[in-house]
Amino acid sequence: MTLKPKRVFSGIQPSGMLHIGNYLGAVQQWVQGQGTKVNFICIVDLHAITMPQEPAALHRQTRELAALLIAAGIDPQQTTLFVQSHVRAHAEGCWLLNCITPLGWLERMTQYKHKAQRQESVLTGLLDYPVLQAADILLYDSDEVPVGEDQKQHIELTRDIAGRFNSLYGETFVLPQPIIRESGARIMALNDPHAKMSKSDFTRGHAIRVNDSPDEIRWVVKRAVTDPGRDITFSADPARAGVNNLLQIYELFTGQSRAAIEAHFAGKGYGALKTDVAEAVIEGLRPIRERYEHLITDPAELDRILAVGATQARAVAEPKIREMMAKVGFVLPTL
Ligand code: AQP
Repeated sequence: MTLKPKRVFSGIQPSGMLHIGNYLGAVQQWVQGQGTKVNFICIVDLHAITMPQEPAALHRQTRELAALLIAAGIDPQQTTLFVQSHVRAHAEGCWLLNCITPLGWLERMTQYKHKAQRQESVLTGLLDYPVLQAADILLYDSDEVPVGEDQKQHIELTRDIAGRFNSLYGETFVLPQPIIRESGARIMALNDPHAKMSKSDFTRGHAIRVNDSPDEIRWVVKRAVTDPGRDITFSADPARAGVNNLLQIYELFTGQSRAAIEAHFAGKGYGALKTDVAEAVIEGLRPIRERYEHLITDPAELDRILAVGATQARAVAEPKIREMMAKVGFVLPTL
C-alpha cells in the first residue's frame, strides 16, 4: 500500500522585510520539508492588512517576499508558492467559518490581545485574523502546518473551528498538526531577549533583516543584550535568555551540534561569542542576499511564478470551497 504524501501549508505576511526569526522559525523548515511532501506556501496579503499598511509598500513588499522566499530555497517546481488574494476561496472560506466561530474564541487569542493593545482603534480584521488563517489551512486539507511558536494557539483554534464545522455539517476537514522546531521556535529580539523578534519593530538593534549588510549585522550582534555571567552554554534560565538566543542562532546557521558548540566556546568570553555569531549569520545569509538581488530585478518572472502558483492553488481550493458551500446549504453556481 502506498501512503498518500502529507500536505503541508504555511503562510507569511508581506508586512515588511523578513527577519532571521521568520527565516529560522519558519522558512528554513519549509525548505527542508520540500521534496517528500506536498507543499503550499502562501504570501498572506489579506492577513497583512489586518494592521495598517501603506498601499505602495504592501505592493512592493509582496514581490520582495516572493523573491526572498525563492532566494531562501523555496523551489516553485516543488512548492506551490502563491499570493493569498489571488485565490478568492480564502476570503469566502473565512466568511463561512466566521459564521460558526464564537466571538469568545477569538477574544482569547494572545496575538490579538498583544496587537490590539498597541492600537488606538482596533480593526475587526485583526480580531478575525485566526479565522482567515483557519480557512487558509483547511482549504488545502493540510496535515501539517510548520510555524514559529507564536502561531501554535492559532493552529489549535483552527482545529477547534474544523471540528465544529465537521460536527455541524459532516466530515469535511482534516485536523492539522502544528509543526514547531525545538530550536528556533521563538527567536528573541537582540535588544530584549524577553520579547519575540518582530517585523513591525523598527528599533535599530531589535532584529536582523535578511537583507541587512554585513556591517549592520555586526553592529546589531555586538550590542545584543546578554547577562553579567560568563558561561557560554545553552540554558532555559530566563536570566540567560540573551546568550541562549545567540547560541540558537549560531546553532541554526552553522548546523553544528549543541555539544560541539559548547566545546567551541568553552573558556571564551561574550565578545568572542558575538563575533562568531555575527560571522555565522553573515555567511548563512550571503547566498540568500545574492540570489535575492538577482531575482528582484525581474518582476515579470516573479509574477509568472506567482500566476502558476495561483492556478495550482485554485485547483485545490475551489472544489473545497464548493464542498463547504454545498454542506452549508447554498445553491451552487453552475460551472
Ligand atoms: N521571532 C520569531 N521566531 C521564530 N519564528 C517566528 N515567526 C515570526 N516571528 C518569529 C514565524 O514566522 C512565520 C511568518 O510570520 P508572519 O509573517 O505571519 O508574522 P508574525 O508571526 O506576526 O511575525 P512577525 O514577523 O513578528 O510580524 P509582525 O511584527 O507583523 O507581527 C510564522 O510561522 C511565525 O510563527
